[in-house]
Amino acid sequence: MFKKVLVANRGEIALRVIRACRELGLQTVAVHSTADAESLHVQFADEAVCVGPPPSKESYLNIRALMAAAEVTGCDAVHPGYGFLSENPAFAEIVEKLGLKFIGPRSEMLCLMGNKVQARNFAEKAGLPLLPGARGILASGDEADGIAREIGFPIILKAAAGGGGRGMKIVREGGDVRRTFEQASSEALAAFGDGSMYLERYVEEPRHIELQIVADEHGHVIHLGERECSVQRRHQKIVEEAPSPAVTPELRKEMGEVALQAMRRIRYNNVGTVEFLMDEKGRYYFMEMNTRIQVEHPVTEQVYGLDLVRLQIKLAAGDKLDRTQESVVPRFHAIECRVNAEDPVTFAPSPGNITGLHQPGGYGVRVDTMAFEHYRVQPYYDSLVAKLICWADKREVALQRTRRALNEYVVEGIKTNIPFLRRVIEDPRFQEGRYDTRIVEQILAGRGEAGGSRAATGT
Ligand code: MV4
Repeated sequence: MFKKVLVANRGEIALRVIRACRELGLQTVAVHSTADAESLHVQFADEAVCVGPPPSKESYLNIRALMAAAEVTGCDAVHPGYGFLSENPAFAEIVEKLGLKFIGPRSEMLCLMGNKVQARNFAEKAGLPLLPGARGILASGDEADGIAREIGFPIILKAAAGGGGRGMKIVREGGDVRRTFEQASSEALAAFGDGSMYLERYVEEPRHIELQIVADEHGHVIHLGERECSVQRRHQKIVEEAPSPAVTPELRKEMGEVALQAMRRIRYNNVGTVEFLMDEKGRYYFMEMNTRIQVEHPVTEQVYGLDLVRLQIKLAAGDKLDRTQESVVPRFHAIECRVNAEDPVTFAPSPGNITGLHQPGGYGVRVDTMAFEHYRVQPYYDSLVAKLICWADKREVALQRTRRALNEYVVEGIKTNIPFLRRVIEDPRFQEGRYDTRIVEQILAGRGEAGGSRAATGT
């Protein structure tokens, strides 16, 4: 096992990692920007090193400063959290080369899954279901147009270097595939330094469903079921739940088996997520793979009763997975609400001083947060201030508990999206589990549900 872990992140996930390390008896080193000097992750770690000024590029993304911090404090492992450098193969490689352990998959996994065309090709070979589309990178607008005509409209053009919704363009019947390809490709080149594009059939009303993978370094892999992440706005997830209301035990078993077969084939190690789109008929298609611990990992933890960050660290240290697929059972239903420092109507960021704070608690309630009274939400980073996770033995009770907990929440001094989270939880489509990735738009438009005026105007 490691002795000292560099936590290369900030906010709630840095705290989450530090807590897991503490329970394992590991020393921790926090890194922080000058803006985060008073943060809880700095206070809770055994040591802390300032790695630069507020902008992420100069601090949390500053590989030299991070590695220097690891060196001077004598760390033997690095936990990247999510975001920042967590899926950067160059960072993982440098960590490995300096003889430290990167707590995550091998850098080659980050490389493979970071390129969405390579990931798609791998998925095809490994037997994961794919939407009809291009076999590889599109050589020209002409080629894109030809493939689009073969598979039929609508189609979606995606950047190989994109992911998470970045660098995508939809083309419908009668649209100009050539022109859209040229546009998308030059935008991708500007944004990612790589203009490579691929295309596939576009699914109109998909659900976003992702499967949690846990793998050791000895070839043993299990899955911990799915998370439903369809409640999102502009590719930012807002509410996640597990299990998905759209996944039966039979479907879970099937999706799990195909995903595990693929993970074994590449000898995937550590935790990861296989992302699927599900269409209205319940057919599912591989989209991409995330090679990090995710923001929404707590819903899986509460459903399966496993500490994923603890597992992540132990697996990186070479421990064998001590669970079989048969021994992991979904026992609860969990719902996560992301509490963001933002205007609940315009979604504009709302940084500033939290002058008053009461966080919910009680039976079946967990709050993962870096916030405290008088904490200053910084304008430089993402607006996530807390994750509220509520669970119960039945979905209906988890919903009631989430509603109760949201009503207990008081955050003063900044605006938060809590009023919007209440609207999601009150929405009949959400309550019935009959929703897809359009649900936020539908709620904002105030359409399509009985008693809609209450949900649309409330709070
Ligand atoms: C799609 C899609 C429909 N058809 N691909 C978005 C995140 C990235 N991982 C994949 N994404 C999508 N890929 C095909 N072939 C729909 C999404 C998608 C989405 C697209 C537009 C607006 C919101 C969305 C939310 C989730 C997924």
